[in-house]
Amino acid sequence: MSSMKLYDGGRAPNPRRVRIFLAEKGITVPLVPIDMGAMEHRGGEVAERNPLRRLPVLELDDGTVLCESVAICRYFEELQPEPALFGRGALGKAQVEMWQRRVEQNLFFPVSQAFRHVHPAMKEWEVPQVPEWGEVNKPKALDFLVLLDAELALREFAAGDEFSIADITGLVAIDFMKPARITVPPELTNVVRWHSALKARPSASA
Ligand SMILES: N[C@@H](CCC(=O)N[C@@H](CS)C(=O)NCC(=O)O)C(=O)O
Repeated sequence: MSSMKLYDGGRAPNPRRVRIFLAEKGITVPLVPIDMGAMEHRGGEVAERNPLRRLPVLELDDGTVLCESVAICRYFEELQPEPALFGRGALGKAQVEMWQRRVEQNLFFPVSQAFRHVHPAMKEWEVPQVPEWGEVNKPKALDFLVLLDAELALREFAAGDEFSIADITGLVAIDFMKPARITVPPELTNVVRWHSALKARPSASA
């Protein structure tokens, strides 16, 4: 019997990316829930497996450990190529890589920084917490949403006409804007349409 397991962080955005990816693939992996609020990830089973003490962490049958959300997703993409969530063909795969990185670096990252450096609940997580850094990241996220809105006027999804990991990163980043206290400007109608469509997919509740 398979003993693969995914150390999961509940509402935290990176573990959520992997759960959504698995739901889109129709793959079930037993989850090991970690209480991040109680800082369980800073010690015990997680720290033993990931020296960065971050989630998610995937452990394979033979004990091999994989960390980094996108690396974990890539592993499952290779095991089960359909539906393709990292693109198809040389150009399609490169376009998904391009938009996945753009959305991660220009939206997901600044939103995370805004949350971690400003929210009082993150004081013990982000040391030192630098509220000014958190604040300057809010307009960075909004600037990228303006750019993305223009792109989404031209196509259905972030990287093309097919749903991909770039959309998963985008959905999780936009949902994370709420606790980070950043509002999606309603005039960005293409972003609003895209986000609503992603949220309506069954995988969004994974
Ligand atoms: N680059 C990693 C980031 C993982 C990460 O930062 N996870 C957060 C939860 S969303 C975490 O475990 N934070 C714990 C901490 O900061 O102590 C990935 O893509 O998986």
